[in-house]
Amino acid sequence: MQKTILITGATAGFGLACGDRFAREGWQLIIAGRRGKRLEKFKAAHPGVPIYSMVLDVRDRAAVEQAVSGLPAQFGAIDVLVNNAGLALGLAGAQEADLDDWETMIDTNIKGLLYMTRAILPGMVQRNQGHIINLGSVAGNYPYPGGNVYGGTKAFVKQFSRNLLTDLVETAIRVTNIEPGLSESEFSIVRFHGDTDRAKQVYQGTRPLTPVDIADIVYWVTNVPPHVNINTVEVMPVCQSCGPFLIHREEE
Ligand code: NDP
Ligand code: 8X3
Repeated sequence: MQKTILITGATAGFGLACGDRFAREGWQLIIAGRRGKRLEKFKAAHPGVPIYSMVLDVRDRAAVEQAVSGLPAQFGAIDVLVNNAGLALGLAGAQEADLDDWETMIDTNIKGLLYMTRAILPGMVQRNQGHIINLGSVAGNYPYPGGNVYGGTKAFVKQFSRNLLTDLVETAIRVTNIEPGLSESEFSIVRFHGDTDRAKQVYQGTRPLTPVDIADIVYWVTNVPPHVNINTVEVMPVCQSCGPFLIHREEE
């Protein structure tokens, strides 16, 4: 029987690449995102693949519940949920950052991920089968200037993923947190509110991770033997590493 994967944020970047990969591997897909035209384009580009699309804003709790409870029977038994929808907004210091940006990140990266998880998990538990894959970030592990709330949301994703594993220890359900570093997608364009020049500079002179790299990892973690759980995958491009602690020194 064909396996079913639900991918949030399937209209761009990692989610789109995951959709491509799992379609090629013979899975049936549920793809979600706010940009319906892109979902339709994806469907048109994958003739013969069973795809159910949901125009969905993960921040809308009622819409998430409705979308999941209204899934057609063919797509009802979800084997893998990829909680990928997410974003960073801004890179300003906490003293001047936009509070609306902070709320949007919290509503999407934390609350949206929770709404999706809470809607889908009971079915997985009932079937005693499933895998939840969350998109965390290195930003949840290491601080950087301006990473304030974005990093905070991804630290939440890390700890929530671990806590899910403890709640589900008596089940066969798996939970994985994937924590990428520098990766080129629409991420920085979104972060800088559509400033493509500034977004380009983020990747200038680097060889960043690509959405295909992340899709390969997502596919790999779903395909290890059923008794194996990949808890966390932290992944950076070779050109990236961690920095030293910052120390502010007073002038003598
Ligand atoms: P992109 O901007 O390329 O894609 C983000 C996706 O999230 C889009 O499909 C977008 O769809 C969707 N999305 C955003 N907000 C919502 C919402 N409210 N409801 C539904 N869907 C939403 O970014 P990436 O592919 O790079 O990022 C994917 C995930 O990976 C994010 O969680 C991000 O934080 C994380 N990540 C990214 C890294 C990077 O450097 N690129 C590194 C580490 C982690 P639409 O606009 O159509 O709704
Ligand atoms: C995305 C990676 O370093 O821009 O989560 O926060 S970073």
